[in-house]
Amino acid sequence: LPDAPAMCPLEMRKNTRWGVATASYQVEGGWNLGGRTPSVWDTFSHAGFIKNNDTGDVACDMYHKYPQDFKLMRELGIKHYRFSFSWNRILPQGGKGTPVNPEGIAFYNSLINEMIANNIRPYATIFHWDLPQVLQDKYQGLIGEEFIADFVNYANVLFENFGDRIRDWMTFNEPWVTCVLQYGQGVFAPGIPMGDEGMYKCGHNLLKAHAKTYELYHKAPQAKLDNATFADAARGKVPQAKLDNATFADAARGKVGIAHNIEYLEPLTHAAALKANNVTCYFLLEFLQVPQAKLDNVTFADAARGKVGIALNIEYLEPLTEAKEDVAAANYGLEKNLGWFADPLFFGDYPASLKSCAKDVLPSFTAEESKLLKGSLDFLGINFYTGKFAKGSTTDKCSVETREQDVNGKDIGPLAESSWLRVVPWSFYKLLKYVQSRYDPKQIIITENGVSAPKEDSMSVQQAIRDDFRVNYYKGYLDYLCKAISEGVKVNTYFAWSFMDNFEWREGYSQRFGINHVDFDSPELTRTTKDSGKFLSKHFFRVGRGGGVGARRPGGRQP
Ligand code: PNW
Repeated sequence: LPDAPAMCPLEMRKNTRWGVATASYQVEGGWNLGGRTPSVWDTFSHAGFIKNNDTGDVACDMYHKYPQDFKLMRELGIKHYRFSFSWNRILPQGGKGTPVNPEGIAFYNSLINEMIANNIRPYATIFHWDLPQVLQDKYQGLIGEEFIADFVNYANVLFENFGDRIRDWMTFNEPWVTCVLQYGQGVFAPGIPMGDEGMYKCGHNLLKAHAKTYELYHKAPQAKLDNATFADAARGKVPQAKLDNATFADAARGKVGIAHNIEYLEPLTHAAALKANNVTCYFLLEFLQVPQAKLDNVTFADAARGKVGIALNIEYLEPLTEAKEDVAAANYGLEKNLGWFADPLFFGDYPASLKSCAKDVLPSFTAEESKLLKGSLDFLGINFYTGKFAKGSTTDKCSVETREQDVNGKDIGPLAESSWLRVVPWSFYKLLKYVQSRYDPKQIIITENGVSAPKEDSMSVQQAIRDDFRVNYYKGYLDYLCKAISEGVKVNTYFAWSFMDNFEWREGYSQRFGINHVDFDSPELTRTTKDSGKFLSKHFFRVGRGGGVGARRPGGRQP
C-alpha cells in the first residue's frame, strides 16, 4: 500500500473525521418486506429502464446483512457512516396524516442501535432520490407544492423517532441530480421529462421544503427530539461511568423536561426507575440551579440538538483558456449548478446570473421565504467527483460548454468506469477554495467522494480487489483536500463513496464505486475489502477522530 498523501500530515488526519457513505435504495434491498411500498426507483427498475434489467430488489441485502456490515466497518476502523432512510419504508402511504409503519421504525432502530453498538456515528440523509411512488402519482412528486408539507412531515417523523441518536442530518442528497436528471431530463426515475420549467419548479419546492425542515428541527421542543433519552438513562441502560462524565452530565441536565413529561404519563414507573438507578432528586434540583446561559451555550446546543445540512453535488469548472468569456463561463457554470441551491441557503436568493439567464422559468421567493432560507444550514455537504473545462461564448453570456480535453486535445484526467467521471485531483482543491471564499461556511462535510474503477466482466474477485486505479484516485484527491484544509477550508468530516459496490442507478450493478467488493454472483453477496479500503483504513479511518457515539445517547431507544 502507498504511503499517506504527502499533504496530509498525521496531525491533520487525526483531527478529521473519516467515514463511508451509502444510500437506502442502492444497498438495502428488502423492497417489499416489512410493509414497504414501492418508490419511484422500484417502478422505474421494474419497468426495465436499468442496464442489464437490474433492480434494487435485493441490492446488497443490507436489510438483513447490516450486523456483518457494521462489524466489517469496525474492523476497518470506520467510525462515521452516512446512510439514507427509505421514505416509503417509514411512511408507506408517503403523505402527511398517513400511518407511520412500525416495522419500518423497528428496522431503522435496529440499524442505528447496531451502528452505535459498533462505535459508529450515524449521519442521516432524509431523501436520497427514492420518492414514494404514491406521491409521484398524487401530485408529480417534487413538481407539486404539496411535496413541501409531506416532506416536512416525513422529516418530523424521523426527528421524533431517531433524533435521540442522530445528531447529523442532511435533508436532500444532490438536489441538482434530483431536479435535472429525475425531473428536468427524466433520465432518472420517475423518468418523465418536465423540461427547464419543471426542473426549476422542483428546485424551488425542494429549497422551501429544506428551509421548513431546518426551522422545524431547530424550533422543535427539546422533548420531541429527546423523548427516549432520559427514560433510557433512568431504566439503567447506561453504565455509571457514562452518567458521571462531563458530556453526559451536560446532556442529562437537559432531560428534566423529559422527566417531567414521563412523570406525567407514567408516575409510578418513573419514580421506581429513578430509585433503582440511584438518580436522586438532588440531581434534578442541581439542574434547576444551572444558569440559563450555560444551557444555551454552543456546547450544550451541539450536544442536545445536532445539525441540519444538505448534500450538494458539483463538478468543478476550470476556464478552458484565459479568455474573458471562458472565465465568465466557468463562473456562471458554478453559479448555475451550485449557486442555484447554495445561494438561496446562504444568501436568501438565487444568483443574479441565473435569474437573468433563466428568467422565463425560474420562480421567485417571497421576502418571507427568502428570510427563512437565508442561513438555513448548520453545515454544507459537498459531493465531489470530478472537474471539467468550461468554454464560453462572446455573444451569449448564458452559454457554458463543458469539455474534457484542453486546447491541445489533452484529457483533463484518466476516465473512470463512468462516462462522466475523470480523475482530476486538483479540481477538488480549486472547488473547495471557491466554496470557502464565496460562502464562508462554518463547516463543510465532504458527503461523498469516490470513483468507479474500470473493470472487465471477466475479472475474478481476486483481480477486482486490486484496485490501484481507485487507490490512486483517493491518494490524489485526499492530498488536495488536505492542502485545502491547511489553507483554512473548513472541512472537518469526509465520507468516501461508497462503503461497498452497490446499485449504481441507471447503470445497475455494472459500475462499482465500493471500497469493499460485493460478489453479486455469490448467494451470500460476499464482501471483500479492496486495496482502496485497506489504504483508507490504514491512513485515515484508523487514525481519524471518533464520533463520540453514545456520550450523550447511550444505548438509544430499543426497538
Ligand atoms: C452520486 N453526474 O450521483 C450519488 O449521490 C450516488 O448515489 C451515486 O451512486 C454516486 O454519486 C456515483 O454516481 C451522481 O452525472 C450521479 O454528474 C450523477 C452525477 C454525479 C453524481
